[in-house]
Amino acid sequence: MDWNIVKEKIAEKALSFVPKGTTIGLGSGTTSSYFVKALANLYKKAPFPLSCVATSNEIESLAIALGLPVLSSSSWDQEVTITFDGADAINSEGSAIKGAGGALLREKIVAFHSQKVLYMVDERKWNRPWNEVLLPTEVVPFGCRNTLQSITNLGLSAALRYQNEKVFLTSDNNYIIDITVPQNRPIGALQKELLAIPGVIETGYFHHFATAIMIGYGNGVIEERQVEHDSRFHTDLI
Ligand code: A5P
Repeated sequence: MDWNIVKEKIAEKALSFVPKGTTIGLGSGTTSSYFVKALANLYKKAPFPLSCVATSNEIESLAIALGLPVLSSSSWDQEVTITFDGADAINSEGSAIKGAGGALLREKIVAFHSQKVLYMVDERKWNRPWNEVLLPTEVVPFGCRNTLQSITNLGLSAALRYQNEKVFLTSDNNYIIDITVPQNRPIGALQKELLAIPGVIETGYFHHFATAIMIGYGNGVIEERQVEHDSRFHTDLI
């Protein structure tokens, strides 16, 4: 199975949720890149009023290169109607782990300010146990070795992320610490413990962020699920 084809199909299908005349959020990662390409094709064929907020330098460059109208990060003050993004693991409550590509901070800011958030995933990520993926956590470079030590002091296995033998840098010039989520440890409580450490900026756990999920299966089926929330985001973490 070529999962890239599945991701591309989901992205194409997600285009039907793009509203006209509003600001939309562009997630990061491979699935989001397919979405940006599909959106740019649609926009090129028949331009319509649109502005986009990008969640990483990479997706911003791609969107601009393909001719999409992207707001600069400092001028962005519009409410986002809907954000389209991928995820590393997601469940039926609309909670997800994100950030394998390192874009979790901007992704979380944009999703938090979005009326709706659609996550596009292939079936491998659907109901995937949290301990099967790493929990990326963005930290300030200053004192990062001590921050890492404080994280491991919580009884966690964690490592500073490297890329090409250099410390990985996020779009905001921060570092990422990847954490293994222990099997029977509630992730909401874990996030709270992590956020209490000075130097930790944000974690890749997105509690109840999704309002809709599109799941692409290997057999070509794409399932759409709406997620109802009494309260979105962080209010009922534990
Ligand atoms: C970017 O840092 C991530 O949050 C991605 O959105 C997530 O890792 C999903 O990426 P893929 O679409 O590449 O699987």
